[in-house]
Amino acid sequence: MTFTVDDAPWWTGAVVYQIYPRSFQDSDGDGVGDLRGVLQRVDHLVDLGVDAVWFSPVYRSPQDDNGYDISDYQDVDPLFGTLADLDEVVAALHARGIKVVMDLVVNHTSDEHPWFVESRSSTDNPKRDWYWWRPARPGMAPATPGAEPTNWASFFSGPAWEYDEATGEYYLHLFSRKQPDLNWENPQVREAVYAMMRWWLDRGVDGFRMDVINLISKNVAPDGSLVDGPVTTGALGDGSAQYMHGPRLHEYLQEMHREVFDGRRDGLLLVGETPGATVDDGVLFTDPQRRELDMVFTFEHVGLDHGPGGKYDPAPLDLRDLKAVLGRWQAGLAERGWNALYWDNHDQPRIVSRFGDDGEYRRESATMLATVLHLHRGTPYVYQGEELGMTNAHLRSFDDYRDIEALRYVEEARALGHVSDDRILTGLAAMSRDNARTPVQWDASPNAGFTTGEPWLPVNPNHRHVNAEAERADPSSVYHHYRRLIALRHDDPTVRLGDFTMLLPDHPHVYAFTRELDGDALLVLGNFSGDEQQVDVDATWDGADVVIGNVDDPAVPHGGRVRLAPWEGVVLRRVAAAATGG
Ligand code: TEU
Repeated sequence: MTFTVDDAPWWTGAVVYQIYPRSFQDSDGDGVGDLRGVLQRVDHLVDLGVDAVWFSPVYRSPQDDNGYDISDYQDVDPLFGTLADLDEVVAALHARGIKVVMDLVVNHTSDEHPWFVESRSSTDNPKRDWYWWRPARPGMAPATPGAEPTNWASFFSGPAWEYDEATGEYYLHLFSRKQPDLNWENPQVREAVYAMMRWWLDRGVDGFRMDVINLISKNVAPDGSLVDGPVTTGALGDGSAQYMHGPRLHEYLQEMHREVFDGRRDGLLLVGETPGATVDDGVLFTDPQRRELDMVFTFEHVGLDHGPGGKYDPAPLDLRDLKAVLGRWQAGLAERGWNALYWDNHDQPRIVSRFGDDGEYRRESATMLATVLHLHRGTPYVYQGEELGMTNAHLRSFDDYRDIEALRYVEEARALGHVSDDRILTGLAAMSRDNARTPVQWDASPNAGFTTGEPWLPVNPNHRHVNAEAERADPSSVYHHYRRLIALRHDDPTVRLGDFTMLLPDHPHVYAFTRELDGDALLVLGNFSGDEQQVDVDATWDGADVVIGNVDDPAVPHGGRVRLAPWEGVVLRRVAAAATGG
């Protein structure tokens, strides 16, 4: 076992809350959330009981990708406020015992960052090699289709290379053309990043969520050449084998650890976003002996409902696949490493609409999903609004969307003409990131208490009944269920550190597992369907104590059998043998 009750780091018993500042709380009526808005809602975070807040980017940015395109790492964008406002937010949260985790976006910068402005100014500029510049593919006229140095597709559709007329070369951008990739092969780049990170730690922040951190090492040959990936769409290919988990990735993370965190390690939280990471990668990243990261966000479970046409071709979830994936991560990191647990974030559609039922059973399915996730072994993350059971926005027209990933996908899909507009809209409504980015619903007033102005993205019309005020007033609400789950993780060592064992892996509708620590045992059951489900469990669970449930009369096993109500989630504690005269 990696950690014991005596030596387990603070974050093994913590719950982290993610704030997407654009959509959290607006304080100046411009329709965009900001830092002074966060100050208005500190009590909400304290009442919820969270231990840390991860802020999506608030740095200076042209907002091409809503802040994940940074033009100044050491300043706050006026849209969100000032550095002084951020200092005040950090001080206010610290005063209430809540840590602050900043978003670290260093795989790429904005193309308006001075580093890139210099780099693109001329081929012999000292910062030219701070980014990935390459000539057109040999034998191809620059700026013609297929002349890109490699056939890699961008995450945001289209080629991952942009031709720069002025200097006659292409630069690499795995995301938008306004997000050029930094060249981490260059030690000056790494030192500049480490200095910026030390600056933020000196300013009092408690850690970093590291954006696509497993993409920073590219598979470049000694002569500087990069190779194509297998062809996918038209002339484009999947270059991920050339830039995911590259040859020097772990070397860089260990160097970062030495240069930035050594000597100030305690009390920090380091979480990596690692699309494409396997369980084995997870162990390499999070094994404490390796001094890299504390935990990583896997993407394996949030790709299970992607159809053959990709993310925007949604397919029904097979619960057995979900259990297989999460079970593998639980088992794989049981001895070494630690899991980050999440359903929602600013890149994923709302889980209650995705894996639950956001209509008749919104409360039941939202609380069941929360119970199942929070009782896994790892650190749970709660995305703003998830604690209120907020749902997808069910947007209807192309004009409703703001997210660059969605807009670029629509452009490409329509150009290719393989999918009808209706199919595209259906895919977007189910999977677009904008579903997660509608303003937080604080009350039933016109703009849900988010802004006195025009919200940058429309408020979900269901805010009239789905909102924090209504949730706080209803003891059986999603909000109060999250408060209870968070308190349970704080108070219960078995929830925090108990061994995980998956049960009923082949059951199509019931998610079941146990957690055990020093003879204390918990059984967790979640019904992922709108029908009653009856399952067999070990007879030692007969008459078990209900620790937490989401229906009036929680299910308790009798005769080795238990009946779960639609979308029921329940946690049971086995009564010690002595008590049962066993
Ligand atoms: O996301 C990286 C990432 O993998 C996502 O783009 C993902 O592929 C997609 O959204 C899932 O559908 C990070 C940030 O979380 C995201 O908001 C940024 O757009 C991206 O990096 C670039 O910084």
